[in-house]
Amino acid sequence: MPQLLYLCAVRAFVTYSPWPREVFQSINIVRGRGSAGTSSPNRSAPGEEQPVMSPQTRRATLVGLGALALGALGAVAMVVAHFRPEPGSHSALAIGGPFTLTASDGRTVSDRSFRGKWLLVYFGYTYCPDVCPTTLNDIAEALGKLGPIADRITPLFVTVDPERDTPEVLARYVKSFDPRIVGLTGTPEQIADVAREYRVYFKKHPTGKNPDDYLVDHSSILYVMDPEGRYVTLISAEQKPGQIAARLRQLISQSS
Ligand SMILES: [Cu+2]
Repeated sequence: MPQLLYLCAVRAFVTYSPWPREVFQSINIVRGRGSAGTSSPNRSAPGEEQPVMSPQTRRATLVGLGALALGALGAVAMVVAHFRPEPGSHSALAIGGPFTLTASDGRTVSDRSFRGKWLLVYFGYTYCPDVCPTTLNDIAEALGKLGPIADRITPLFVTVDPERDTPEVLARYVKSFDPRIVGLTGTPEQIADVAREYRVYFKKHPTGKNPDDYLVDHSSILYVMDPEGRYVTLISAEQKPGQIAARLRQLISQSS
């Protein structure tokens, strides 16, 4: 059980973190080995039954484990401090960048097509069973709460499933939430490029025998870009519509 909780925590951390996927590669390797069920000396978690040992050995083991845990924490802190993107900074690790994609109305668009508007960028796919519809619904509600300020915002829904999400499929889908949401698709390469720029993780995983039987795991984060196309901040997709609206209103009023 503790191991399962740990995996969930790691998964949530990786999913909602703005830092590059590469940072977590070591964690994922651990995760893969753990879930494969192979035995390794590091597997037994605290609380699990341990072979009987003398008090001295036990104390030494505890001290050793404590030191290891401290070391690991230090390493994580260093990595995090190094990779945390400074808001408004334009380092090589900044979020976002140029893209060319196809909008749900069939037009070819680029990041420049949206200059002058605040962008609320979300990556997902129309076959998503739960997270995407919930988030798009929240975005639609947030726009409603913003009233006229919503005119200054363009929500973008970028598919991570370009094979099934054609412009037509996307158009029907986004319209069902709010006609102001713009669906974006492209070639698998174009999607991979834009996902990399936004540090979005996505991975197909099969659910059946047919080629169409698959789901796509993906990060679920709202990215706010300013009217010049610069990354401003992230909003957790877990936020309620009222919180999303309040954050956007605050950001927009601060800037003008
Ligand atoms: Cu989804």
